[in-house]
Amino acid sequence: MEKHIKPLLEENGNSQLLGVLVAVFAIIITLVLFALWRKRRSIGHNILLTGLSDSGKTLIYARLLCSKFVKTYTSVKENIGDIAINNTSLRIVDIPGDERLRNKYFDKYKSSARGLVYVIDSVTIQKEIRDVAEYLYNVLSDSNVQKVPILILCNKQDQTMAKGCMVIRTLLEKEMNLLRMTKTSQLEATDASSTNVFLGKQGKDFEFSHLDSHIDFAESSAFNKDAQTSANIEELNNWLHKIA
Ligand SMILES: Nc1nc2c(ncn2[C@@H]2O[C@H](COP(=O)(O)OP(=O)(O)O)[C@@H](O)[C@H]2O)c(=O)[nH]1
Ligand SMILES: [Mg+2]
Repeated sequence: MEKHIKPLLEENGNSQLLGVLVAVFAIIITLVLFALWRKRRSIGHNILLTGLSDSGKTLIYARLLCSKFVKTYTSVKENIGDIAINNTSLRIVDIPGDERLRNKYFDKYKSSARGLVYVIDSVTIQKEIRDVAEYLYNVLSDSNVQKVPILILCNKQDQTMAKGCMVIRTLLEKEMNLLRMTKTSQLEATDASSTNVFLGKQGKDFEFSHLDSHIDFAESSAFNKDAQTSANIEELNNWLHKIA
């Protein structure tokens, strides 16, 4: 009798041990998957607001966050706030436009970007086209944003002198084309092994539609002009819904 029961007990013990091991293994797998899922979620939920100083980034940021007018000041630090869109939490990061600071803050957030909004002052665009195009060129050349959806937001549309976004698109394409020529010739003259990316298609004039990232253009006015004409960031909101 004992002869029969002992192996049975042993077998029982073994299968219990096996059960415990399977359970522990399942828990570990779940924890690892959960950690990966959280990491993935946190990687791509930053929306970067960038562009030259005075284009209206901080006012747009304030509108997105609390829809109230706040007096803005020259930003020296990034502003960060969360909004919920389509049940997804998006973190809006308003990057200072100051030349000495913008690269530092851009570098800090670029790898976790879900989307990028490049804000333009549509009133001064013609005068500042060089600077606007140059900074945009640098942003678009960054390997971290090659696959990130981009919105070029032509702000200050409440002003009568503001250029429309299709005009701005054409102005920018022309200027980016010139910039690319200077950059490529500079590159050839200095360092042929440089890893700088060529924006657009070789042998063709620069066009935003040739880039890997999906680029949209939209208009906004972040300013409440008077009681009748209030701020309008609807196109920005629609774009955020699209990418959230
Ligand atoms: N008329 C008008 N003024 C704006 C608009 N957006 C921003 N501004 C003004 O432009 C100036 C710079 O705005 P700010 O948000 O500080 O720009 P930032 O430097 O890009 O953060 C401020 O005086 C704003 O009130 C807009 O849509 N229309
Ligand atoms: Mg600002």
